[in-house]
Amino acid sequence: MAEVQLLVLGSEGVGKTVMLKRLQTITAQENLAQAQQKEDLGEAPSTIPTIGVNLVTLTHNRKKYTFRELGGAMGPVWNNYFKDANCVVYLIDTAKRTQIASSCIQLLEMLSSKETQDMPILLIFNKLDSPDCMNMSEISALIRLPDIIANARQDITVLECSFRQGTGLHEILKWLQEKCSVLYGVK
Ligand SMILES: Nc1nc2c(ncn2[C@@H]2O[C@H](COP(=O)(O)OP(=O)(O)OP(=O)(O)O)[C@@H](O)[C@H]2O)c(=O)[nH]1
Ligand SMILES: [Mg+2]
Repeated sequence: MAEVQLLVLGSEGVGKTVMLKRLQTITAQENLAQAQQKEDLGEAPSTIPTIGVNLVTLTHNRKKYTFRELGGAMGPVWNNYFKDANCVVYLIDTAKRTQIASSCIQLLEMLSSKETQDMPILLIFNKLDSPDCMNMSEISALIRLPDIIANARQDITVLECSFRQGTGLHEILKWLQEKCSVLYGVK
């Protein structure tokens, strides 16, 4: 395998495209040997809803990662893409309280699929800058996050992010390095 294939899933408008644009910016800076921890990312890049699939390739520490974002509207066909993936990045919007339950059901469906059983999973709670967001202890209790993690076979890493502010991006790169880069040569 020449590169790691990641699926990026989550409901419409959760911030998948913004995350990928932010990651492209910081990895491009790294690869140009500019300030590694440069946090001044400026305004969030503008996006339009993703129709179909958005493919983004990044290089981090000389390893190549291909992210396949499926627009939120493709929820019913996500499972068709599991077989070609090595890892899943799953986003939940903490500012859309009414969507959290359905996002949790889709998460559980993804975790129970036969094809994802051996994949590292990155579970991202985004928009924690939003004045309407639910805080992590509320969400954790609502969806029983500790039970989800304890009962899943997958290795799940949880991150709290705001892609508008640019927080959590270095932790994503760390996860790529620690959990995904080891998949080179495995499949
Ligand atoms: N407040 C806040 N808004 C955000 C954050 N991340 C993304 N957004 C906004 O959410 C909206 C949708 O972002 P996208 O990245 O297009 O969402 P998406 O998940 O790609 O959506 P689809 O492609 O339609 O599935 C945009 O207006 C973003 O600026 C965040 O951390 N905080
Ligand atoms: Mg999108």
